[in-house]
Amino acid sequence: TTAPRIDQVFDFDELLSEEERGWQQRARAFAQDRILPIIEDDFEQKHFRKELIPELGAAGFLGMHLSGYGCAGAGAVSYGLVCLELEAADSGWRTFVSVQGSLAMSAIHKYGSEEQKQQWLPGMAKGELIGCFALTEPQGGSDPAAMTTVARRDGDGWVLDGAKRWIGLASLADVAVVWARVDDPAYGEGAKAVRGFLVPTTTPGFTATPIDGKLSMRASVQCDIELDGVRLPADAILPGAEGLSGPFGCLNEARYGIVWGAMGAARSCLEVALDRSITREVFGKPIGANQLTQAKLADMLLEVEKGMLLALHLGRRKEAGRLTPAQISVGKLNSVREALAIAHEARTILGGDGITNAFPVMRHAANLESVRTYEGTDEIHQLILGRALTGLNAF
Ligand code: TGC
Repeated sequence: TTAPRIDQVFDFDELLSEEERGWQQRARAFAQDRILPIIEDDFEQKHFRKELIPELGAAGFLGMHLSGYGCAGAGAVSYGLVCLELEAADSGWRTFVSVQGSLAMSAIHKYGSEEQKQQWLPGMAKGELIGCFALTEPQGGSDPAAMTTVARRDGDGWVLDGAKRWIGLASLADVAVVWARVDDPAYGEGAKAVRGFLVPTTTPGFTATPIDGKLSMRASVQCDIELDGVRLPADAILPGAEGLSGPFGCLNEARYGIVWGAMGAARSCLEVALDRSITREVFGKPIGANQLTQAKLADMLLEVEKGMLLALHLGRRKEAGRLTPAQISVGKLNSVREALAIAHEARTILGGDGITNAFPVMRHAANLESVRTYEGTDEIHQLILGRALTGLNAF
């Protein structure tokens, strides 16, 4: 393996605690033993291997940054390192852990009642129950304030109507965290606040349909959801979330995981390009002996190491409770942008073979197009940073 050659250049490990290195090694072993042997086939066949989910739970990776309720209570850096190792195998598996842990479990952990937490979190931590997070709607994901899904009072309970799109795992999920506008006099005449609801997916009127034709994230599932007169009891509402800060608080968690995860995909691309540069001969010498190839490898290494240091800095701030949304935007925008550039550059070193599934780079590049768009597009994060810099809102 070429990984040590990359790691040795910078000794990144020295910046980690023993516990953090332990999480990383376990995630790397899981990725190597359980995901890498099957991922090219699964990507080709559009197959999501649901049977691996309890194994992820047993390894402690689901909701691992949360405390209590069977969750591991690990630090933010440990969680980031697990995201990195899973995404080095495939973005789809890091996405699964993000949707389950950073979005669905975080929503329940942050905003749920004690009963809701007891009901869902232990099973979700074990991977016996699957959650999804239904925010984005068919008309677009960038402006959740424009959501049209509504929840209206029905006696003591609620009725939900609307539609959601691009919802990871919805067709496999046991519970959906659905965000909807609530028409309630408490918010003033005509005003509607966004609230979260826990919807068991067996509830009549809830339908999730996998989106077909994806050329990215083919080894994971994203769905359309229809909510057609979905009747829920009064206690289905998340009591602790009111307004868009509720779902945005969960997006912060998922975006943070991407800061690390995308660097895993980037590292994987650099590793195979480096390997190939030493074993492949052209013009009578390894292509890695050419100055142009070395310049490409050096530039890729630069961005991996810078991205890792940024991820670590953000992780330490998160552990100190001082990570701001704008700082997360710096990391999400940079990591995904640079990982995509690295995937494209790695492909050039692999030559024609680089377009085949003998190498993971086209799969990573295709996956990263999704990662670039979900959890805030490049443009959304540029505008968040533009606003932070100028104080002027350009949305
Ligand atoms: P604004 O309307 O002014 O604010 C609404 C409220 O939200 C608060 N807020 C935040 N709170 C915590 N963290 C953040 N990052 C927050 N950003 C905003 C804000 O303080 C306000 O609170 P309050 O109490 O005053 O009501 O909204 P804004 O102008 O701040 O935001 C605009 C913008 C464009 C940044 C925001 O709409 C945004 O981030 N848009 C992108 C949304 C996005 O990432 N969508 C993709 C979601 S991915 C997905 O749904 C799929 S999940 C993965 C899967 O299932 O596979």
